[in-house]
Amino acid sequence: MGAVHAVERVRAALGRVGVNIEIREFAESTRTAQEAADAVGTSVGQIVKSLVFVAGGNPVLVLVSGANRADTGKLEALLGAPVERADPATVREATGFAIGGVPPVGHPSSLPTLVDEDLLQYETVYAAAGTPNSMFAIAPRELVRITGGRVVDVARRPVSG
Ligand code: 5CA
Repeated sequence: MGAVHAVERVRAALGRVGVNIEIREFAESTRTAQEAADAVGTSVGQIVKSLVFVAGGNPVLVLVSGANRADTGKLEALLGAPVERADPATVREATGFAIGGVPPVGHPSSLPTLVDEDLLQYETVYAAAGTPNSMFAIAPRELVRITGGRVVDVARRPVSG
């Protein structure tokens, strides 16, 4: 499956939920959150990482601020099952996209989705659009709406004191 096709699948999925926004394609890599932030010209916190975990055998999508790491213990408490990070083949199977370009929508079937509450502090956040050099901008509330996501505390917090 080519890169153009991947971006077009995301564009179509966004259109189906009434989001007709511009997908930006970059000459440089947006494979990691930091690279994406540099390309877009935003803070890493405003980048949406679309991470796949497997909870009790079922794939779950966790949309995490680029500034944060997902806390597996919190995910287990929220989902009520043992949680592990999906391997690359499972990511591809569950989402239809390869790691580095996984978008929050446009998957073969919709995944249960959790959204890092830290994303909601921003006016605009930026998510991958299917390839490791494409991104789109969206208001975090819209992201929650189009994914049917549940806004939760998923970030691993540094131990204080
Ligand atoms: N395009 C960027 C910014 S949106 C992006 O996709 N970032 S990401 O964080 O959503 O995707 C990279 C993530 O894939 C990493 O944070 C990591 O959680 C996951 N990942 C990278 N390599 C592996 C691997 N070998 N196995 C499982 N997960 C991996």
